[in-house]
Amino acid sequence: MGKYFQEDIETASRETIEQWQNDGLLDVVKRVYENVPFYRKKMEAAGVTPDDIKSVEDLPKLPFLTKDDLRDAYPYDLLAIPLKDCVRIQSTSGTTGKRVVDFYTHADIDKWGNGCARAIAAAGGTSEDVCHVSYGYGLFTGGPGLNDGSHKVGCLTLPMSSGNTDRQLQFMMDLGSTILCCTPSYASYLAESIHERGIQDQIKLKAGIFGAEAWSEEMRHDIEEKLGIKAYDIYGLTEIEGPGVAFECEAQDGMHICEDYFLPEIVDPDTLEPVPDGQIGELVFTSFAKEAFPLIRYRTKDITYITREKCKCGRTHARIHRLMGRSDDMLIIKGVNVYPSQIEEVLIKQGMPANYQLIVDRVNNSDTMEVLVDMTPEMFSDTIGAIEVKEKEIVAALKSMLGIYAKVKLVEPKSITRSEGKAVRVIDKRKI
Ligand code: DLL
Repeated sequence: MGKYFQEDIETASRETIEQWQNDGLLDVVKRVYENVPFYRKKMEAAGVTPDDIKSVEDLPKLPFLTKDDLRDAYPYDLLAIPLKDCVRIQSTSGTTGKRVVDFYTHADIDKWGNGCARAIAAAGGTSEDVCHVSYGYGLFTGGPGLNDGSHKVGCLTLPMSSGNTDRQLQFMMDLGSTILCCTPSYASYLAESIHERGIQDQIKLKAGIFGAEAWSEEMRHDIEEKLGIKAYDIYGLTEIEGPGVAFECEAQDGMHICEDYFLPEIVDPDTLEPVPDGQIGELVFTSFAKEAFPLIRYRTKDITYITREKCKCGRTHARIHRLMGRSDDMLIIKGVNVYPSQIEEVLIKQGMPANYQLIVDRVNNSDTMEVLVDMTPEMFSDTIGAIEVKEKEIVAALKSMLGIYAKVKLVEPKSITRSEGKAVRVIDKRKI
């Protein structure tokens, strides 16, 4: 299972995991109540004190925390330890409003590295591997997180960061990269560039660790086929830590949450009541093992479901299913809920490249949706008639998946900007 498989932790019994989480919850509630006035006020407003929390069963008594709370508390008001004991800051990639920051002690960084190392090991990584990290480095957590994980596993680490595709491919060939870490949209772009240059035989990749944005099962198959690798999903968010909060194993059947650090819940996003395992809802985390910036019942807005059944790989930590997207990414078009990942699924099934853009507008009081898709170079040389036929096929497939009409336009290859990080798929003119 790879050198960094932490067997005693990752295959612990459910009773042991529950014990860690009970102890962790009691400890963190006490810590924040005593040290973080922001939390104490929130708990007092909810009429709850640490004495009311005796086990994980009491979790619903605690108030939720939202991104707005984090913005209100920016930058220092949620710190649970003196600033002098923190050694690192990371921040969200958000482009609007106040940024959200996360603080780390040495121990927090060590645990974060463990999560990423587990992810690399679960993808088959060992000290024999060359781990090519093309997530951005800097305030974004992707690069630093996978970098630490790669060191822990003992891989030769290539801190490429994002962008400069020519240089990425040159290093990939020269150094024989075997594991690629980047967003799925950038992996797709790299795969396309490798094919265009005809350099497939010089690429030694065997696995990819892709996350930071929603992607479909169809996109996974497409990347796996084009790069000749196994593609693994990895999940995380800055507020909780960064990548490695949850990761896929060889079974590729959901992402194992590092339950020795995080306590997950799934709640109904409308009623905020917990829902049973297997039911779709919003993912909520309590990061009880964090020293500097522990969060209690943080609403991620990410939509998924959870299973606690033992996985085929032997790991016992709960799994979250591939994310459908964020509740705030969900578009309501003509009253229908649409996730961009559903459009992606249809396009790939129709043999189209995964590079697309949705333009949503309101004309004469009615919502409209237009899907722009890059053509493949082969299609570009087709007759106009053949392109129109393909557009009609995609319109029909979207209608059958979503139940609404979307205009479809195939555009010249590469006219839609390729993403080197998180792809921007939606332009919602109703909000402009
Ligand atoms: O995206 C951390 C990360 C880096 C995860 C590298 C995986 C790999 P943020 O920029 O704070 O952090 O964005 C977090 O991205 O709430 C999800 O909505 C989305 N996201 C992250 N991973 C996945 C995934 C990083 N595997 C937000 N599938 C999260 C779908 C994902 N969405």
